[in-house]
This record gives sequence, C-alpha cells and structure tokens, in this order.
Amino acid sequence: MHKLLITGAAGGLGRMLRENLAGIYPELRLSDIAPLDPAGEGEETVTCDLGDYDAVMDLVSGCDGIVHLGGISMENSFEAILNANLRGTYHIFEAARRHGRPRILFASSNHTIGFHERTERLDGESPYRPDSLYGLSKCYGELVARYYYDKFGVESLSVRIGSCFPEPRDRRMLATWLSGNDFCRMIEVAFAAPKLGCTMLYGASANKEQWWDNGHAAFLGWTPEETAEVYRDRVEAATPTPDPNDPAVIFQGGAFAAAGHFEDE
Ligand code: NAI
Ligand code: 15L
Repeated sequence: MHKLLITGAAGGLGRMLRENLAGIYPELRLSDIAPLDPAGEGEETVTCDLGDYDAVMDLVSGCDGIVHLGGISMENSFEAILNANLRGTYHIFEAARRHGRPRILFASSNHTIGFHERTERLDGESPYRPDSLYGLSKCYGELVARYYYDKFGVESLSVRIGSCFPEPRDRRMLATWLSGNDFCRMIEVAFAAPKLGCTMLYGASANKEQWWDNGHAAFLGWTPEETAEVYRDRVEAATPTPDPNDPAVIFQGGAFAAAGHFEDE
C-alpha cells in the first residue's frame, strides 16, 4: 500500500499513528476538522469536515487504504454525533465505493457492547449492547461496513477499541487497555492480509483480565504482545477500591454505561 488516509489525525490516536506509521507507508494523507501540524516529508494535510459529502469524496480519492478515526469520541449530543459519526462514516464508505474500494480500518468502540456485564466473555457472535448515543453510532458504523462489503465488496476491519492510551488510567483499563504498538501491528496486519472481508476485532492488549475473545478473527494472525499488567501496581495505588455495586463497575462500558441519557438542551 502506498498512500494511507488517516481521518481524525489531530486527535490522540491520530497523532500517535502519524508518528508510528510514517516509516511503514510511503505516503500519509492526514485529515481532521481541527488544525494539524504542518506536513512533513511523505505527508499531506487536508482540513475536512466528515459531514461534508463533497469534501470527503475528494479526501478519499487517490488513497490505497483508510484508517477512519475521525469523529466524536465520547458521549455527546445526537446532533454532534449525527454529523461526525453517522454522516461522516457513511461518507467514508461511500467515497471508498466510488474511488477504487480501498480497505478501511474503522475505529469502532467497546461502547458498542458496553452494557454487557464484566463477568461475561464476549466473542464475535455477542449481541450489540450499546451504552450511549456514542456507542450506538459505532454500532451503526459497523453495520455500514457490513452493508458496503456485502453489496459492493469494500473490505474493512472494525476494531472495537478498548482504551488506547499511553498507559491505563484506571482499574477498568487494566482489562480494556490497547497499547499503541499492538494497535499499529493490527493496522499492518489488516492492510497486508490476503483477504480481510468484513471483520470485527476487539482491541485489547494481552492483558491478564480478558473480557473479549477474538477467536472468530484468528485467520488474520493478529496477536497482541503487550500487557496492562505492568501498570497494575501503579494504577491500584492511585485509584480507590471499586464498589462492586456501582454500575460503572458492573458493566464493561464503565462510566459510559453508568451515566444518564444525554439530552439536547
Ligand atoms: P479524539 O477525540 O482525540 O480524536 C478524534 C478526532 O476526530 C479529533 O481530532 C476531532 O477533531 C476529529 N473530528 C471530530 N469531528 C469531526 C468532523 N466532523 N470532521 C472531521 N474530524 C472530526 O479521539 P481518539 O482517542 O484519538 O480516538 C480516535 C477514534 O477511535 C475515535 O473515532 C474514537 O471513537 C475511537 N476510539 C478511541 C478509543 C481510545 O481509547 N482512544 C477507544 C474506542 C474508540
Ligand atoms: C472510547 O470509545 C473513547 O473514545 C475513549 O476516549 C475511552 O473512553 C474508551 O472508549 C474507553 O472505554 O476507555
């Protein structure tokens, strides 16, 4: 693959991938609605609102692969989510259909299944249980991926990312943490696989606490190599002992599941 488009490139994961994928793919097209650092060698920067159909068609043209990170990444109003996540994700897949069907890695989220309890071990057949309007929008994105594969052959990997930060920030993240290196390896595997189809992966590192089973996608050969366990002592020392009756502790989605419904004013 020569030219990789990264949407949401000004965000936390976008900035990490910009740095780590630079030596792997010859050209990166980096896009966001927010300001981006100036383009370096092998980079192009494009300011684009994912909700703008024409702009997204131009954005995708000429790209050989897409890592679609852009959008609202937390709970928010339906209107905000509608533009960035629903319209935006539709636009990305539609643009891929119209411009040579590049593969897409879609940044889905564990909040698609956040209302499953932590005692459950989920796999590729587990039902959606979104814990927020945000999680609901990621379920929609995964179904857009399904539709565009079944009808048009656009291949994609939807990654239900757990918590991808430099280090786990709380006790829940000891189970949900995905290291940046493991995420980068996953991206390489997705774009190099002889056949990707329409696949979903749970995005967690090789943590001791495991809620998710990726057996259904073993054919891809992605095996996480890092673990949150090395941070356990530090995290436990810095955070209070959890109350087992707290919904934020009962459900996989944590605070997203425990929070009330987001209402527009
Ligand atoms: P982030 O919030 O730091 O970055 C998202 C980026 O999308 C921002 O730079 C923002 O300006 C951009 N964006 C928002 N609306 C846009 C629009 N209308 N048009 C164009 N760009 C727009 O989020 P982060 O942490 O980097 O996450 C990246 C993706 O991964 C998101 O889609 C998020 O939902 C998903 N994800 C991240 C997780 C994590 O642990 N970091 C966990 C699960 C999912
Ligand atoms: C997400 O989907 C969010 O984008 C991220 O900011 C974290 O909150 C993460 O889930 C998580 O569940 O830890």
